[in-house]
Amino acid sequence: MKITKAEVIVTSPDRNFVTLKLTTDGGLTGLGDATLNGRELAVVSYLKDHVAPLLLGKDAHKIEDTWQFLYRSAYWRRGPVTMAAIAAVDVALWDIKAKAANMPLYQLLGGACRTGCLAYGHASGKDLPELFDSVRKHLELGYRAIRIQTGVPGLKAIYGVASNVVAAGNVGKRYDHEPAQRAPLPAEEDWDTRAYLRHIPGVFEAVRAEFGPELPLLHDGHHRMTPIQAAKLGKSLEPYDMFWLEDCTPAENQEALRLVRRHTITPLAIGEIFNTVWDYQTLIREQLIDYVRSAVTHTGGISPMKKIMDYAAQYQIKSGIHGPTDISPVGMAAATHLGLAIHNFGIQEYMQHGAATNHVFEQSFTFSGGLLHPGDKPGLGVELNMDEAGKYPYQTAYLPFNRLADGTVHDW
Ligand code: CS2
Ligand code: MG
Repeated sequence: MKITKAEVIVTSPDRNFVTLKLTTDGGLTGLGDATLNGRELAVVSYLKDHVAPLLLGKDAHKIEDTWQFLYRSAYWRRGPVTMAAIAAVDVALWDIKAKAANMPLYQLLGGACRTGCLAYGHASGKDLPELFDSVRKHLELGYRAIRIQTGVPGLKAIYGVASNVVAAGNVGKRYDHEPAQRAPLPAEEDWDTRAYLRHIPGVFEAVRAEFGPELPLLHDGHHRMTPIQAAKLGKSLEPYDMFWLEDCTPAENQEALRLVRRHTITPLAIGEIFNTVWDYQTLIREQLIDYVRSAVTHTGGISPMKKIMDYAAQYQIKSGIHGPTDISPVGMAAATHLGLAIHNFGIQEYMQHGAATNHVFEQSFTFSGGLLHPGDKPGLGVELNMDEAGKYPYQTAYLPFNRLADGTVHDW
């Protein structure tokens, strides 16, 4: 079965998405998500200029060999652009192989280990009343686990709070929580870690008082704290029995998590900005985290993601795959097939795409009773409506960045 066509489709129904579509001589097609929020065009070029020409004529059944060829023949290793491009090829080939086998992809990965994948949604509010309304809305939508993000007194607009978008007057076509803003330049936001650390414990005390002790609650620190600040927050959240504290401190220095681990038993999730197993080596081997956050889309695809999760399983570490709106429905489907098939599944982030996106990407996965299921169509179960996709050309969009009160650039 030979690859005869490799198309890179950029479409922007509600935000920019990059999708690789492979076609074989027998007419089977496969899709792979290559979306890298704010750097989409870099991956488009990597795919168009340096990957697609190398794929033509290759045996579509040779997933591992193709992966190793793309990873090693590039000479330059790792990085989000390279690994998003390789991921798109890997996932598209798995899509094709599962279609050729007339099976949903999770069956090829070993079959289902559970009835569905527990999903979590994003509740947020600039203040407690707005946050509580958002939690109630997500409970009504059927979520059984919820991420909590709020405004911080004294800060104008911070990550993950829907009302920021309205407040910033950028209502537009984007989603409440879509952090990338359609504009020629990145938007500047403000940050104050001490104000944040003073504020957050009270938020979770109030949420527990309002919604009880059982609801799994998650929170995203979004890389903004030093290790000792992360330790302080983890410890202060212990009374509220968190499901996890995410990205509590930048983890390029994996050893930094040793300090955090010494001070708190709050479960830790890290890795949405990682792109290979090497980024996790110490974190997993020393059990410095509890959940692996990578997205299939950013980590080289299903093949390496399963290897990472098999490595993590040796240390009782589970998956918590990244699933914001900047992971396309193709990437979400790949994550859900993998999540259904691995034993050490933890939880799946699921922010839900908008109507325009769901018209471009025709999906078969379902969300019911708080659980995601990829469906039983052969392959990934996602098809790209090329006519719909053509209606939404790329629009420049960037993730915001932070500056502290004194003007210092800070992790966003
Ligand atoms: C966030 C993301 O979903 C999350 O956990 O960290 O919304 C992240 O900000 C975006 O994916 C960045 O593109
Ligand atoms: Mg995050």
